[in-house]
Amino acid sequence: MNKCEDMEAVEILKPDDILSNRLDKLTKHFVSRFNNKPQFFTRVPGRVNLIGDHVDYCGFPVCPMAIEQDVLLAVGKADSGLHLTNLETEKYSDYDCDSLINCGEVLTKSKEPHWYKYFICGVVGALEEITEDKCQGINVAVWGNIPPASGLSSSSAVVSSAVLAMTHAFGYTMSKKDLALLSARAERHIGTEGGAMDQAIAFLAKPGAAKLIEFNPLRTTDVKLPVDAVFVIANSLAECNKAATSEFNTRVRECKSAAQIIAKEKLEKWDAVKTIGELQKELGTSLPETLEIAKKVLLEYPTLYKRIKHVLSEAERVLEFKSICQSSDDDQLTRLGKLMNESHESLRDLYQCSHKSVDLLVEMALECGALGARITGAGWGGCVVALTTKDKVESFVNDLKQRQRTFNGGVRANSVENAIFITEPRAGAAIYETR
Ligand code: ADP
Ligand code: NG1
Ligand code: MG
Repeated sequence: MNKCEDMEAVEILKPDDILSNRLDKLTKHFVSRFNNKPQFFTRVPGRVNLIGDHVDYCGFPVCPMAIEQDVLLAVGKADSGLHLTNLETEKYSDYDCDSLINCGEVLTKSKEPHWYKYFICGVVGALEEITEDKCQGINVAVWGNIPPASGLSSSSAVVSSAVLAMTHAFGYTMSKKDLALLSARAERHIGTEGGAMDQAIAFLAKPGAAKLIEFNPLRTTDVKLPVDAVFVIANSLAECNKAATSEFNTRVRECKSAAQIIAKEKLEKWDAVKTIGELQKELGTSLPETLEIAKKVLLEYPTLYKRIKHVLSEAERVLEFKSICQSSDDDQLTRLGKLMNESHESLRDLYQCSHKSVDLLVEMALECGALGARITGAGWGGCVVALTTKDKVESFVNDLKQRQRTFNGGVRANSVENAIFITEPRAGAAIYETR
């Protein structure tokens, strides 16, 4: 377990050449908007969840890894207020608020999840830690290349960046673990009642290994992926903003209801039980035993039974995924692929959070020879993660691109070109010095 590493502060680094090119472009944008130079940069990655979706907010472990795509910020102190600009000016318009302390008011004024509200969630979160008199103003230029609203956690990269920028700008050093927990709480201000997977991997990722992330308390363990395994992300190009629809929170509440109905039937102290994880702990049962109990108690609640069946079976798959990675069996990759397929079927049929374009992409990935493929992230659109091997990956990617071009006839050719890419475990968040 990486207890010590999780308590470290975010590293302050010098950018390498590739990053320097992007930071120069962002600096130019910052200077053109604010007429002075940024004082530091932050980089927060997106993530791909290899297995374990819709279980973090139920208290069960997940297995994601950070990806190459990220959100970069150029940050400078201002005399007062919050001043935001985004490099993609046509998509994300500038935002100004005179008072940093009061900018959170916009979160309750309307329900619409405008892009700058994700940043403001992070500001409000950071203000839980920063004393008011230390807090003047901040200028920020944002540039992200994580496909938005596609299950690769672009939202948490924005929120977590804001928390990191605020704390660093005002001289607060927090552990990666505390930054992750603070960012997870902060993101709930957007309206989604998620878990802490996205923010945890954003801060705690290390290159070279995926992570098993456990909650309450938050802790991470490296999951070394088999040397021959290659994970490919394929974007269905169907976007779904989770804060703009009610589906995500409906699922969170269904899980809570399922846990409470069972607790009421089986436990004396039932009203303390808020999650399926807490229910299992109080019952003192294994995952399959908990499912057996759920089957009997939830006879009159078929939808709630489907949801809890997904959660408990997905929680088992996460643990099995980790133990297969730790084994050296010959059929390691076949078994990992099978778990990924089962996960997709469960999310599609029991949790009902897939999308027809995503299901088609999973089918196409399997036809192109993937050992397994599943929807990743919250769903209702977004990306698929597929497992293949080093010797097959080139032809797999070419074949899948060809099929996507044929079936997604309506989408622009360049979107399809960028929609399928190889991924490997990358580093977590960092702060970069200006030169
Ligand atoms: P995801 O699955 O990517 O986390 P969400 O639905 O949770 O998707 O959040 C997507 C929202 O995050 C976008 O609609 C946008 O408001 C915000 N966002 C993502 N990327 C950027 C970016 N580069 N710049 C500004 N806002 C962004
Ligand atoms: P995405 O799809 O990245 O917004 C959401 C939640 C996660 C987790 C997954 C499903 C937030 C910030 N993110 O991720 O906590 O529940 O769905 O596994 O709520
Ligand atoms: Mg999100």
